[in-house]
Amino acid sequence: MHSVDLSEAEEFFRLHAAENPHAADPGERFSQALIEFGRRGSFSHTIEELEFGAKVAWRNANRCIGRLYWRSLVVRDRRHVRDADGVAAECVEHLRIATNAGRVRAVITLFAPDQPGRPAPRLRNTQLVRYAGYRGLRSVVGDPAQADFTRWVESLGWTGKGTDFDVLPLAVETPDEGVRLFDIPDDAVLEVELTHPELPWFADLELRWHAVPAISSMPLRIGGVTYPTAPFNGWYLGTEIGSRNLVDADRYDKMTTVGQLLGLDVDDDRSLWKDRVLVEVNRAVLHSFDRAGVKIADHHQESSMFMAFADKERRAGRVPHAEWSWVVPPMSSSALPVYHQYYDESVQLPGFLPSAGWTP
Ligand code: NRG
Repeated sequence: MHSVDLSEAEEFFRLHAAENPHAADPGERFSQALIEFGRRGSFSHTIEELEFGAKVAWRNANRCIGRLYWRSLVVRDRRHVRDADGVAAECVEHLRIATNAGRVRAVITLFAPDQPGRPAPRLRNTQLVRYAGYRGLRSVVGDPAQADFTRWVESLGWTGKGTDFDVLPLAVETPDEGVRLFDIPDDAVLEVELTHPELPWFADLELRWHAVPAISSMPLRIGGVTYPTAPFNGWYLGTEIGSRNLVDADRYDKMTTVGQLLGLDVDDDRSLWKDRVLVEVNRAVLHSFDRAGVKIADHHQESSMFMAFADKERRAGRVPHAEWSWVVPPMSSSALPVYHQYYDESVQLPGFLPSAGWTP
C-alpha cells in the first residue's frame, strides 16, 4: 500500500497552478485537500489535475526518448472501476483506442488509488500485450522473458496454443475476487508480420510483433497519491523490436539464424556480422510496420525529436532530465544527436515509479 504524502500534494497544486492559468489557487486547493484527508485519510484529484499530472509524468519519464508529444496523452479516468471484469474490459478498450487502426495514439488509463482499508485493483502483467514463453528441456518456445509469468498463468488454468507468439491473458487482482485471468480478444491486438524490403526469405522466419507497447507495471505518482494501476502506451521505436526483442540472447535470439541466412561468417566477430544482422532486422521491422500502416518511430527521427523536446523544455525554463543509457538507442548511437550530450538524471514528480517487476 502506498501512503499519501501531503507535502508532495502541496507542491503539485503549486505546479498545476503555475502551468494552468485557470487552475484553483494552490493554497485554497491544498486546504480543501487537507479537509478531505482529515475526513477519510485520502483526497481525490480533480480530472484536470489527473490529466495534467499524467502528462507531466510522461514529460518527467527520464528513460523515454519520445517525450516531445507529452501534451497529446489521452487520459482515461477510470478510478470508479474496481471489479476484475471492469478492469479487464477497460484494458481492452485502452488497446483499441491506442491502436486506432495503426495510427497509434499515446493513452493512459487510470484506475483507483489504494485507499485506507480498500486496496486498489492491480494488473499483474508487465505489459498489456506480451507473448507467452514456454520453457522446454533445452529451449523456450515464445518469449523467454515471459516464461515465469506464463507458468504462473498456466498454474491458474490458462493454456496457450504453444506457438512463438501467443498473446498472454490479462491477470487482474482485486481484494474481493483474487486473481482472475482474461483472454484479450484477437481483434484488440494489432500485429505486424515481418518481411524485408529485399530479402524474400525473411518472411519464412515467421516473425511478428504487436503494434502497441503498453506498460502496465509502473505505478503513477501524482501530487502525493500513487495510482498503482495505470497502464500507458506510446508507440514503438524500431530498435526496441529489431535490436532487442528479436535478437537478444535471452529473448527471441535470432542473431545467428539471420546471420547464417545472410551468408555471413558468424564465427568471425571482426567481420561485423552482428552489426549487419542488426541493420537488416531493423530494416525489416520499419519496412513491415510502414507497409502495414502501423505507426513506429526510427532512431534517427526519434533522436531529433528528443533534441527538440530538450530545447522546448529549456525555453520553458526547465532543465531537461534524462537517463542517458536509456534514451540513447541501441543502434548507430554516435550517429544520433542524443548520444552527444549528458543529461540531468535526477528524478522528478509527478512521475512513473520503477516497475515492481513480476513476482508470483
Ligand atoms: N522495450 C519494451 C517496451 C518499453 C517501452 N517502450 C515504449 N513505451 N515505446 C518492448 O516491448 O519492446 N511507450 O510507452 O511507448
